[in-house]
Amino acid sequence: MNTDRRTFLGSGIALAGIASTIGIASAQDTSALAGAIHKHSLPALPYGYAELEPFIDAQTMELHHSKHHKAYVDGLNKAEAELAKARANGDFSLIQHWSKQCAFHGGGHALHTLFWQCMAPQSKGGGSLESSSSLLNGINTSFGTFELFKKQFTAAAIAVEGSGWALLHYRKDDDALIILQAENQHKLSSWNTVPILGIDVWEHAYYLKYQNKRADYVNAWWNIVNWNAVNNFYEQAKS
Ligand code: MN3
Repeated sequence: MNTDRRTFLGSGIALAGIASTIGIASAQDTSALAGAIHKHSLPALPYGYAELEPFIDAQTMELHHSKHHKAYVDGLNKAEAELAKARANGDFSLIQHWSKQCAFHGGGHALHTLFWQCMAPQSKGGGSLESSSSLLNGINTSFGTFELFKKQFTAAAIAVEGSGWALLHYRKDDDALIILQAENQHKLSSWNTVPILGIDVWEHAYYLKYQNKRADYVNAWWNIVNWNAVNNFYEQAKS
């Protein structure tokens, strides 16, 4: 089978997928569509819902993962399907709405996927940062000391206005680590940088256990940061 044939078959399968997603039945209609859609799915957690106790309670973890994160996955799939439908129909009257939905739900899906991986039970290494890690070296270079990094990151997390995130990003331009706040799932982003660590400070992430005491949640969260994973993200981003 030559490459052209494979490409043709591949896009045919993708178009059939779009057609079923957005409810277009006939083969003739699918020929009007442009572009394949990736169906996003909720990733499994690398630990049980109760394993981050006592720092994050099991009920919060279950709701956060199975309901909140799931809603972002569904929202992103829906928005991308609607944009495919708009391309097929040539009707872009709701382009602003669906573009915003893509940014919001896409941001939510990406950041939650990162968030789960950035945590681990203490029995599996949570809270321990190797003194020889390249990440610690990078943190010291960009922030002076680990303690100064931790103070800035904690302050950023506590001070996020409304719902959002504090994030550690790697910026390739100057080989630096920077701390950002994100409002909602996507606002205040910095371009051409890679997030390698993030804490969710939406109330759904902590309210059952910590109520309005966001600072207590942020301070407790340091005990379960999976520094091994963050170090891996850092090294991947640098390479
Ligand atoms: Mn959340």
